[in-house]
Amino acid sequence: MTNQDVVLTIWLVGAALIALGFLFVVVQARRPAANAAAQNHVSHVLRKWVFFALLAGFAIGSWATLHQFPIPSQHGPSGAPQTVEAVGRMWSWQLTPDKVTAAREVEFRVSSDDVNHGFAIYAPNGRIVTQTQAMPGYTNRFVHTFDEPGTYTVQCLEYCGVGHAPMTTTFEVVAARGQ
Ligand SMILES: [Cu+2]
Repeated sequence: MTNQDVVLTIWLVGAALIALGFLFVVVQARRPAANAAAQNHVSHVLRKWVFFALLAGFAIGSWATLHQFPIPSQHGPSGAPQTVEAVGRMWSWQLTPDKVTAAREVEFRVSSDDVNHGFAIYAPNGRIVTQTQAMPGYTNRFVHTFDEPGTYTVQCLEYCGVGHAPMTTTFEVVAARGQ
């Protein structure tokens, strides 16, 4: 399951819960006023439990989906055996080096010489692999392991002027020796 699928599932479940909430309010509003006090008590208790259930659901869902993201600490060495310096500027990318080995961790250090850019890596099949912001005066780091060798494409995902759309470059992921 890709991150996109996880987010879609969370969104669908969340939307369904909100729709159920609306339905609950509509049904409640149609009820006659008889036994209003008793009903109010029931609906008050129900509302309280629905609120805490939603709160617990979102808290557990957030933890379960976010804690495992491969976000390395921005301080100290990551321990990745390969490092790529990626610098964006209007309107090109500079990757040093532009060749890495598959099946071994790569630490990307991403920054910008001018304005904010979006640093996104696309696999040879056109699917987005990972991305981060390229910001002036700051280095964003992330670690990724490429499973498949091939020619990967970098595309800017943050609109940065007339040269934004063709702001791309490529780099090679080569098979590790013995593979
Ligand atoms: Cu751009």
